[in-house]
Amino acid sequence: MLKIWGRKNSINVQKVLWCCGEIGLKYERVDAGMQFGVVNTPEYRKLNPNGLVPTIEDDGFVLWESHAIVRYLARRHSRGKLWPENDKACADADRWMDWYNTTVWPNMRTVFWNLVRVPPEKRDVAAVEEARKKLAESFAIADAQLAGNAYLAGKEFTMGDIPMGVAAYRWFNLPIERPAHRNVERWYQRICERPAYKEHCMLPLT
Ligand SMILES: N[C@@H](CCC(=O)N[C@@H](CS)C(=O)NCC(=O)O)C(=O)O
Repeated sequence: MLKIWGRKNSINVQKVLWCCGEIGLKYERVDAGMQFGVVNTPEYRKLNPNGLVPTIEDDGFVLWESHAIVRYLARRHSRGKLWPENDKACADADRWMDWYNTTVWPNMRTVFWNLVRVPPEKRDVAAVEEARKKLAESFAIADAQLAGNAYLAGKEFTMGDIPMGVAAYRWFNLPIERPAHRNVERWYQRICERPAYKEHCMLPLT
């Protein structure tokens, strides 16, 4: 059976658990990271030399990097759904995943860490404000894409929605100012109706 290492409150683990939920894939999950430790043991470092979560093991095949894992599971188990069959549609979904990593996550990380994990007196308020503004610009880009599409890569939900989906939960639930992005809001409402998203991603931010 597929094995997943990673704590449930990790944004990167949530992508993988949500993906498994969408596919209906059974797995065994081992708590790892932060208070659970595990990630610095020699055994874990052999699997994932970064000492980060998530990591998966599937029939002896070990993989880390949440987006590589989502792509692997989608390609293996969800062709024509999470993994679009059409090459161009698939590249489109892939593009939104890469864009999230290069453009959205660095700013989301600054906002999330400061507001959730750093005590108020130690927060870098200026960095949060700068990152929040850049995040608003990123959500405006997603908003334009979603003006004519129900989902980021077209009419159907795909793997391309997963990274922005987990980011959107933080965007809409952190105590920050948010410009109105009506198309993103409608897309987020649709995402919130998905049972696997509810189960794995709509959790307290810790
Ligand atoms: N690029 C990696 C980043 C992995 C990562 O930074 N994971 C964080 C949790 S979101 C982690 O392991 N932090 C240390 C810990 O939990 O102990 C991925 O997407 O999988």
